[in-house]
Amino acid sequence: MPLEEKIETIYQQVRARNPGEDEFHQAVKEVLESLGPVLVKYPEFAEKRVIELVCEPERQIIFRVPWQDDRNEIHINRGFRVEFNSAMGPYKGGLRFHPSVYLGIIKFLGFEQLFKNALTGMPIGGGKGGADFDPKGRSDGEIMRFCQSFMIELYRHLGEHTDVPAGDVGVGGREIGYLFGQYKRITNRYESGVLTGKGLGWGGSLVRKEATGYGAVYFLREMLAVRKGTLEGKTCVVSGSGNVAIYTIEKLQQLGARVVACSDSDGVIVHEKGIDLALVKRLKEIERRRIADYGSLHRDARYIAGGNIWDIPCHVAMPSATQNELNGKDAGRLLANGCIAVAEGANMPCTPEAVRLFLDAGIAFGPGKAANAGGVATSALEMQQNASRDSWTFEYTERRLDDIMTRIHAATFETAEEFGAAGNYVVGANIAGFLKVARAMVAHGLV
Ligand code: NDP
Ligand code: 2IT
Repeated sequence: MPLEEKIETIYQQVRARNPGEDEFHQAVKEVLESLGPVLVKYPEFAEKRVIELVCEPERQIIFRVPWQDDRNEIHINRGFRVEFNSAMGPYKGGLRFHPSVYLGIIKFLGFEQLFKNALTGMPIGGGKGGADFDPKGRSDGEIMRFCQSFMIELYRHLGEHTDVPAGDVGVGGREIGYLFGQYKRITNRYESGVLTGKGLGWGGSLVRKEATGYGAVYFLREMLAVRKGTLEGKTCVVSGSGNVAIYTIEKLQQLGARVVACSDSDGVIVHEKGIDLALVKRLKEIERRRIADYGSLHRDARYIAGGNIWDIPCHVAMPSATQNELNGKDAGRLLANGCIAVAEGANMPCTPEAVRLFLDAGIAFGPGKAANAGGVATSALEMQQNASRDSWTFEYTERRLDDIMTRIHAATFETAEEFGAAGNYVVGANIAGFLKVARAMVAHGLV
């Protein structure tokens, strides 16, 4: 069978075996489209059916999460953990609490994660989990009870050498605290390395909170350096106002860029003088309010309810909220407005059409797998500190993160060149990540 036909057949099988899971299909398609030249160079991977194997999660866990709210009303949510691939190390990846969560979202995230984790060069496999729970407007007590109910089922699948979750959308330091407390209580073990993103006083790592955003900006800095550019004086737009967005904005500002807009799912803030990050942190990290309130607190900022952040002209766009938040139309507008670089802080935020437009236009495009790998890489640094009962300084940990991102950039850049797609970091990241996982899988035999 000709190669292209073979890959298409594999893709159609994945679709048929995982009906209705659109996001998972999209993530698989994007990777498979890059793998043709790999099968030409390494026919062994086709003979051993490594692509089919890598598309099938090793284990998928779905469980009931019952809990009671503050008025004693009963709620029943659905929890997930997809343990995708352990060829490189224990399953590793975040937990997402958002009402949109279903198996297809967790699978797409787990699939992306396994290649991303391989790219970091750290010994971590790929997994992802979460629940269709909506934390918005919930009290602290409700969040705690939900986390405890979630963990009483999930704990049996976890372990520092087995599966190590962290945060993602809707899961930050507070939730990791409640999850860790419940795990410790059930197992009667102070097993620090079982979760990452922990608080600094009880096994967390400095820089983990900042790592995804900082890392994405380091990746962007490297892409611009190849083109003899810097961030100094560049106008930037960062979607979202959660963990990734906040620390993306922080590092962009530190490197001399001007960030003029951010958002949440209700609307967009435009502040031409530059986003006041201290205010965003207060509203989002402490008071858990909506970004609309930024508009009422800053007279020279503009709030656009239901607005589209990609309408705002910029040199650099960093989608940092959620999947498929930037479509072909948005990409066309960004390009028309003079955008020269896009780095994905979120997982799969650009639709396939948007990615194609960016690549065709020849601008610098950093796919999430590579650009947002700093978060999970620093999770692996946290595991390293836990294993050695050590804690490193901010400066040292940040240097390690910078070094990892610089190496991921170099590896994806060089791999793209080697496989005849110079400048295409999508191809570079997919092939470099796949090769590491595939080689380990072949070495382990048919398991
Ligand atoms: P947070 O929960 O801290 O923030 C998410 C932000 O995105 C919020 O501003 C939220 O707005 C917005 N958002 C989330 N879901 C949607 C949606 N369905 N529609 C519109 N807006 C939405 O999450 P993170 O910052 O941690 O995660 C953001 C992205 O980065 C995700 O794609 C995540 O998978 C990815 N990522 C996260 C890493 C990490 O270490 N945390 C590492 C690598 C990638 P609102 O409050 O209105 O919902
Ligand atoms: O998408 C991601 O890489 C994360 N949410 C972070 C995962 C982790 O284990 O730190």
